[in-house]
Amino acid sequence: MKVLVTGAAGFIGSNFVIRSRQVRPDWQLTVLDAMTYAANLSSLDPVIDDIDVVKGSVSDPAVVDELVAAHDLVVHFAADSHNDNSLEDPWPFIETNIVGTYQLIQAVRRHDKRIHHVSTDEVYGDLALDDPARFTEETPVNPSSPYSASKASADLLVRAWIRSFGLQATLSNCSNNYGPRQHVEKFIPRQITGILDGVKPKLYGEGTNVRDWIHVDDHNDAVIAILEQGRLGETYLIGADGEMNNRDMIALILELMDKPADWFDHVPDRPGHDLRYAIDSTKLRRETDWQPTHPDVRSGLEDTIAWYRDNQDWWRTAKVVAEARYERLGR
Ligand code: NAD
Ligand code: TDX
Repeated sequence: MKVLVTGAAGFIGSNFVIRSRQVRPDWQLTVLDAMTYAANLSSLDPVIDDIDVVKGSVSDPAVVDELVAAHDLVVHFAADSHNDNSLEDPWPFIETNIVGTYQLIQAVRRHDKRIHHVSTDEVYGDLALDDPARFTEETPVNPSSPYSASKASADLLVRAWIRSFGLQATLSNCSNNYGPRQHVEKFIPRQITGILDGVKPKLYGEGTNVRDWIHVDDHNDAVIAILEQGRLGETYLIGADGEMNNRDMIALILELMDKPADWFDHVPDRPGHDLRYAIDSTKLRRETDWQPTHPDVRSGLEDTIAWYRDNQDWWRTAKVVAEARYERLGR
């Protein structure tokens, strides 16, 4: 099977390609990535001789048409992905996440191929801290930020193309990922790399916001399970019961890195900051044989800390740029 993977020089896509080479060595993989600030081509070093890499944008119809025509399946990770950046400049989020997805589904439809659209739990908005409910596939979309609104828009396009044009597609909405090769602008790598440099973690507001953490390999195994066992036209929520508030996450990172529990700074909160995400993944577990293999966030985090300690060349340049941006935002 010939698989086109968009956005695979980024965090989740690069881990998907590495994982796929291990568990599905017969797949022929092509990466399409615009190589934005969020990309790091060296993430693909372990598999670079076994894959094709094309530099180009998902919002470029000519590039997309030619590549889609030459493959059986598209796994669509490409996105502008950071909420804080979307609050500063929403346009790249509209162009890549909405227009890019439109170009892909038009090409998939034209050439009668299949696509899996990778999305986020953020499209559902947020939950109260004391709400016993979790997000399900039936939860109405209610996004808060330009990033999550652009992802919700893309999801709705894919769903409409399924219904109106019979697009061969599946969708997944996953909770917060952690693991190796995540950009240092994101919460967990920002704190780990800061501590390695002797800088205190930065907690937005009071830090009571809850995220539902899942290891990136568990996310990608779920995507593979949906590709092979999911039903066309369906949406699947992916989560591994990893709810934790940001304050507790910082405390755990500090403990694992031998720092005192109070060694962090409060910084101004993110505007519109979603309070809590929580995923009910019953449908995925009922319809496929997927199970998380890294259910213990503590041990997953230990491995992640070791990865950032051992791969400083991978993140040092991006760290300088990301922290200059945070300094401008006062965070
Ligand atoms: P990332 O920012 O690390 O990587 C995104 C990649 O997409 C980068 O390599 C970038 O160069 C590429 N890209 C950006 N614009 C492009 C364009 N126009 N054309 C082609 N490539 C382009 O993001 P990530 O965290 O790996 O997220 C991947 C996907 O998973 C996104 O769709 C995101 O919404 C979704 N998701 C992420 C999380 C999470 O916790 N990180 C959770 C759920 C879903
Ligand atoms: O320095 C920080 N301090 C802090 O307290 C940063 C960078 C973040 N935070 C908080 C904000 C969030 O409550 O930590 C939490 C996680 O922040 P991010 O890593 O920016 O993730 P989030 O906004 O939850 O979105 C992530 O998960 C869903 C990904 O970036 C999205 O791409 C994905 O869709």
